[in-house]
Amino acid sequence: MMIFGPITPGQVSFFLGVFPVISAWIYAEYLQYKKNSLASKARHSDVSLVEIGNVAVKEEDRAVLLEGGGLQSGSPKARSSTSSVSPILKFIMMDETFLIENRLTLRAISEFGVLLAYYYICDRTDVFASSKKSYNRDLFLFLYFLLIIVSAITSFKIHHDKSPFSGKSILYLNRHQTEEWKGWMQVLFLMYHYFAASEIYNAIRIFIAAYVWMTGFGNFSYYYVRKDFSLARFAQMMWRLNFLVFFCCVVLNNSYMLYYICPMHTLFTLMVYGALGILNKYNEKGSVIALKIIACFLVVILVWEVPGVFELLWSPFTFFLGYTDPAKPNLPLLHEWHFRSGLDRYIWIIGMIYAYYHPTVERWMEKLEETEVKRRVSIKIAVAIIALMVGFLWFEHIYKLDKVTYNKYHPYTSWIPITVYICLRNVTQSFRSYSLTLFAWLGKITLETYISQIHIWLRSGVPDGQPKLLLSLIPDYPMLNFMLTTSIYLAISYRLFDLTNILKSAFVPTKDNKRLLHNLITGVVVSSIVYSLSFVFLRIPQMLV
Ligand SMILES: *[C@@H]1O[C@H](CO)[C@@H](O)[C@H](O)[C@H]1NC(C)=O
Ligand SMILES: CC(=O)N[C@H]1CO[C@H](CO)[C@@H](O)[C@@H]1O
Repeated sequence: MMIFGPITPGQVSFFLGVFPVISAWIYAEYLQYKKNSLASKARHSDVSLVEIGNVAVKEEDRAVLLEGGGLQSGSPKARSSTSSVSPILKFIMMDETFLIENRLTLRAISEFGVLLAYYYICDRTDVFASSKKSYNRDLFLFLYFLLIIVSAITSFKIHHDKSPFSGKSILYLNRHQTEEWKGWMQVLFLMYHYFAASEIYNAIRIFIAAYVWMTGFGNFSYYYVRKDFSLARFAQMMWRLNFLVFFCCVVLNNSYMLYYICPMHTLFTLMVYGALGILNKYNEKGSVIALKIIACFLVVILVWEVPGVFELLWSPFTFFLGYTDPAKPNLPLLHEWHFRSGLDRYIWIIGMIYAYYHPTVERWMEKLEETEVKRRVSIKIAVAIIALMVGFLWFEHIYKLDKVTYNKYHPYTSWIPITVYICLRNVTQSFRSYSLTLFAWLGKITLETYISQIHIWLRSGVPDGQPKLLLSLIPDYPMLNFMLTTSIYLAISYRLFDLTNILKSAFVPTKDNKRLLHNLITGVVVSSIVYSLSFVFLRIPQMLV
């Protein structure tokens, strides 16, 4: 096996952290097995009792998970239990009841470690081959439409949810719809990378803008309605957005900016959180919200439109926002961050505005739905025609521009196609209630599919490299290979989505700030120790030579 590039301290620390956890997990499984077999022997292998016992064990497992039975581990945080001995000590001393109690968390960490090792093997070693990308418009569209047809046949669903504002009719822009929307876009986005379909570059820009729009929309609605600005909620949000990407950076020795979607969403989520969180007592007043939104625009104009301010503001953060593409080593470190964050600088504010007017529009729609048929139909047709016209004009005059010119206009025009889509998607009552659950399912795991694609579907080969190649498990059979890598890739992405949530509930308690802080500190301490140890380990081969 050949490894591309030297081993880094980060990688050694990850190994040092995960290895003991995997051993502890195997030991915990063994303890559990012993306990079960003892229990069943005691019952003289009474079948029905054994079954009851097993069910009880499962319930126990679940309870441990729910109540957040976290612990130790290499880098993640530990939980402070009610007893005087800290969990990290119990872990080191291999306390048997502790191991059994936290078996499922140990299992989740082990699985996570193994999946990341798979990332490494696929991307940075020559165990599997790689192949070149090739684009064929016919094949590209064939695959996309095939997926639409399949999901229409197998997963078409009509929802009967009630609106939270009025209890009537179906929500416009309900959760199914936004998730399905993400799915539509994500599939094209991923296929764009897989087949290097550079001719749809501008469309991809729109999709990313739409995700950022949803960040503004979803987070505004959430914080405006729930008013939950707690530390725990904040930590959970950060965990969800950055847990996987953090470990990918460590294990694959990449910059955070390689996965630019993550810093970008983190930034805009923080902006929405800040906008609503500051002086949140006054959020009920329309004028305060208006002022806040104007303030958001002013901040964005100041930072992104006034020359020099961007560099001044972000240069202290270059250590984690800087990025150099090995293929283009001459660009400034902050160039990528400027470019990516600049493209969608306004659209999250638009999302906030739409979220603010959401209840009003919803009421207005309900009223419209109650008016007589002729009026209703003519209004709907008018709306549809206007939307189509605007969409067409945008397509002719903006979308068709070449990539570089288009990017200049993008920040100011991306709201047009987004608005057109929202109007059309919701033009009739029944249309709004349909969704394709297959796409909604894909929409749920967008973050994981986004991160995983670079390593286990495509291939970057070197630290910080853009994924220019394809992973090839079945050389010389491109379509079969596509099928196999895609299945593995989607399955792993889905598992990572689950694991992120399982570990989140284990390490980020909902209502216990003291424990949260304790976990954070333990996490930092453990990672520093492991990180220092890794330097010692890296020296050993040199000393032997
Ligand atoms: C806030 O935005 C982030 C980033 O897009 C998203 O993952 C998260 O689900 C949003 N939160 C809510 C409550 O919609
Ligand atoms: C813009 C638009 O056409 N919206 C429609 C969304 O669906 C409702 C149904 O309740 C219609 O009344 C609206 O006209």
